Amino acid sequence: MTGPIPSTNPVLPGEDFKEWHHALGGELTSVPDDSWKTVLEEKHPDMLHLLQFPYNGEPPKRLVTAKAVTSNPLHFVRNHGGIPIIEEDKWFLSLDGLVANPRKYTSRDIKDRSKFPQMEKSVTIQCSGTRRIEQISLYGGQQDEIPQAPWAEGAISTARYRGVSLKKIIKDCGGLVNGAKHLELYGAETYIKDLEAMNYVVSIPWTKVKANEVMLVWEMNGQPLPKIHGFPLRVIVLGYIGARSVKWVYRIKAIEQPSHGPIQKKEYLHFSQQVGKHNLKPTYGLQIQEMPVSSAIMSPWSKHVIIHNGRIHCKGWAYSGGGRWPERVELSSDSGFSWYEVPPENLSKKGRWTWRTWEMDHPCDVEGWVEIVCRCWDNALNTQPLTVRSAWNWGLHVTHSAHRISVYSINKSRAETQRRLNFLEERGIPLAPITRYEIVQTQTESEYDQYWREHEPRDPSD
Ligand SMILES: Nc1nc2c(c(=O)[nH]1)N[C@H]1C(S)=C(S)[C@@H](COP(=O)(O)O)O[C@H]1N2
Ligand SMILES: [Mo]
Repeated sequence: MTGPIPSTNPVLPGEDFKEWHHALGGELTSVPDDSWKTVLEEKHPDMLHLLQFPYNGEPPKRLVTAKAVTSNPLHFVRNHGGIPIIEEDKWFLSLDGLVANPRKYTSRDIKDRSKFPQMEKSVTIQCSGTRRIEQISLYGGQQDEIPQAPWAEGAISTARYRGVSLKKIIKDCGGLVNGAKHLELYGAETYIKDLEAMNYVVSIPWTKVKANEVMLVWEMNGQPLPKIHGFPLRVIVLGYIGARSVKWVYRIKAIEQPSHGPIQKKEYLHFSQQVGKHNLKPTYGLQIQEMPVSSAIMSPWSKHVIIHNGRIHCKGWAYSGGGRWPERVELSSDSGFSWYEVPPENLSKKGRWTWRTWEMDHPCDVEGWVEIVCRCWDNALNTQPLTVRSAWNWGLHVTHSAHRISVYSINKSRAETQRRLNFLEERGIPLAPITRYEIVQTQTESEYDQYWREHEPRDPSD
């Protein structure tokens, strides 16, 4: 946590998780190897593999916002365990708990249009760990965040899903009974937490289901759901953090209270700042559901040297949870004092459940290091805190402060700068590294003398 992030890919191997699976034995022995095999089969070769097992990966920066809809091989992946290999015709979904008529459904039942109307939606999934690396690199949190992956800006992706509304299935079971208010969702893989093995289990409130904002999906961007994204069926909770969108779902149980499973109860909690890890009682934490408005600059990158004509071309994304959407994106090149609006026509189409990608030629007159900052205003005029620290929290979730990058600006609309660039180019001298010492002659001796003849001396004479 306090050392540098390794530059390997996979960044972290996840040996402890592999060993726990090996130690449990039986079918679980081969899960870490199967998981990596599936990654190599289903994901883009350029994915940034943050954690090999459980697999966590995000697309490289240049590809995150290359398209407003992410292709399946480039969609980020956040796993807490292995990737269950499920045979669709042996699989079924159980609905039980506080429903009038508990039932089991095959995948054919769920896809039967005569039983359940189908819906298609474009949805952005954002992990609440997105941009965590900014919190880690400034102030590492509890050490056990290490296996939770040092996400950069790519733990957010957008896809078009086909499925059915969970509300219709609940109705088919005769509705909820005896004070049921939440639906507990069970994922099929083995998840190990504090040396206990269990399933991935979280819950969502019935009000969200009732609003038709929870889908059970089997198709992603017109393709069958990839194994790594939850084949044969996953939950998609519109506008909530990714953690609630359970993959490989095989059981849905109606319950009275939010799930007591450790992922609901002990993880994805937002704690106030000034309590140590040993004071973090789960009941002190807010269970994270809707993500606040956020944004990120995907191009250029921090530490890039940019030769430009007084405008730096910037690209990125903006997103707001809970059915809100980005209305305005702004950039600043003076650390956040003055802001320029991204022209509205340079934002991708708005949707209630999707991010907007954007690009802009951002005015930048000065040369040398500049800090470019990006922030978004959503349709409810929520905007982002300006510093990482102001929103820092235990668990390092929800990094939604204005995104800052430092770049080295070379403005060739300045005549001397252009002349120097020409000089270097004519002689085949590379500009990089900018830290190389270089003799620069900007005035002749006589120009210098001339100046002092015409101006007051450095020190007053009386
Ligand atoms: N069964 C199961 N479902 C899961 C997870 C998991 O580990 N197991 N991870 C969750 C988290 S934290 C996120 S951010 C999303 C990521 O979805 P993706 O891997 O399809 O991008 O899946 C969610 N659903
Ligand atoms: Mo997540």
